[in-house]
Amino acid sequence: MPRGWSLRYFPVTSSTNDDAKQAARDGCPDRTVVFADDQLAGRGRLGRSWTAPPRSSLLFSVVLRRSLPSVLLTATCSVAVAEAIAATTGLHARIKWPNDVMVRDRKVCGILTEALGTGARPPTVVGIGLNVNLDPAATGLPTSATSLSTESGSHVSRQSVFSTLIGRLDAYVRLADDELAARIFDRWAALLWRRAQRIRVDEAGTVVEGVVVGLTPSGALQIRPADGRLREIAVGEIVLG
Ligand code: BT5
Repeated sequence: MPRGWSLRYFPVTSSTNDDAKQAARDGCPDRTVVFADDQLAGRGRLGRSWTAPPRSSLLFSVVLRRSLPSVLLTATCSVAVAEAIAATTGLHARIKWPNDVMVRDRKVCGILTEALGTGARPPTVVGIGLNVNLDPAATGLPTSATSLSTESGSHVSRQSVFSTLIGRLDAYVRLADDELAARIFDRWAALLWRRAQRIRVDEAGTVVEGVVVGLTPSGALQIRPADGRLREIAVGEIVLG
């Protein structure tokens, strides 16, 4: 790990996000990483679950203590994931707003952010599940899932993706708040999945259709529906297909 980082490794655990939240409550330092080879109760967002065969993937959570909005810390991680995928495999990874990482039209990585408490530097736990060497069809994952080995056609070193990814994260979190925010918004916007293409977004049960334009400074998605008026979506989910 780079200087200033620490790693807690478990061959198997229930959820690295739960372990990292406990570590944060117990006062662990900024840049503590909890990594597991297997999770028995991996969590997605909104009560969904995250599954991966043992030792197939990167399953880890990062505790960050910054006075920055959690949306920015999440984006820092999705940008670092997309960049690490490109650097280690040459695949074009894109960020499906708000923060799934996609290769072509399938999800290779999901991120679950949980902010704990308030104060000057409250801990935020960002959990990353990145499919490295797995066959989604043989594993019972949805058809929307993919992995680095599936997309690249060969085995990918988890070690090399992990160290590249932590290296990218380290470079970003070393930046001062303003510079970090500016850099990440630029990279996030540049890496947006389906930029300039038509998408459908589920916004609290209503589906809105439009062309992806970019991001607002607070991280909302800007789309242009057929009526031509720019629309900002703060909370929603892009509908696949
Ligand atoms: C996410 O949720 O995408 C966030 C996933 C975060 C997982 C990491 S692993 C390390 C850390 N510890 C945890 O306990 N969690 C974090 P969401 O957008 O809700 O996606 C969940 C949905 O994706 C599920 O309902 C499945 O349909 C699908 N899914 C489950 N496992 C998958 C996988 N390995 N690859 C792709 N899709 C998957």
